[in-house]
Amino acid sequence: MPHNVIEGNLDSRGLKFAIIVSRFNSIITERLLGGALDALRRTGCAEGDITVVHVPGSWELPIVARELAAQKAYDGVIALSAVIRGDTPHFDYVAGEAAKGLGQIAAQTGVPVAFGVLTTNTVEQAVDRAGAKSGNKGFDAAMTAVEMANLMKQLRSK
Ligand code: INI
Repeated sequence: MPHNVIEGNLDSRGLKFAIIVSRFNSIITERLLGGALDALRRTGCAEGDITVVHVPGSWELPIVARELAAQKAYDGVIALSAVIRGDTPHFDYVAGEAAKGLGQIAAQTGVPVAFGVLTTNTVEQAVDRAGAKSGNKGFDAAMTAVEMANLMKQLRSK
């Protein structure tokens, strides 16, 4: 007897997504948002099923992600920001809390939260990951959200 395989597909028709995007480093995050919207549109998501929420910075992502996930109105949440290392330990606190908070919210609420948070040492590395040499991590995060939303739906329908 063949084994059972469960995996999420990349069809976002009929699914609802919230994208949270930070204004900090907006030159980067606007590109991440463009990538995420491109992924959702190209996988079939209707414009009216996409909600974009702007926050000041990465630090504010978890509280907003928790609120959106608790509303149970979205099949997935996509968090987009860029934390770029400076000369102080500030980077570690902001990036660490964003990562920990977003992970906990997904695990606690059961709503997939895609981690589209760039953590880089330089602006150039961030640019590379926001539509230049290394693709667009906003696009990748949205594709992950689509796959996870479909996977969770399948698991719940069993
Ligand atoms: N927020 C970011 O999204 N990226 C950063 O690189 C960053 N740095 O370096 O400070 C940053 N700080 C702001 C922070 O997210 C909060 O908005 C702020 O501390 C107010 O709570």
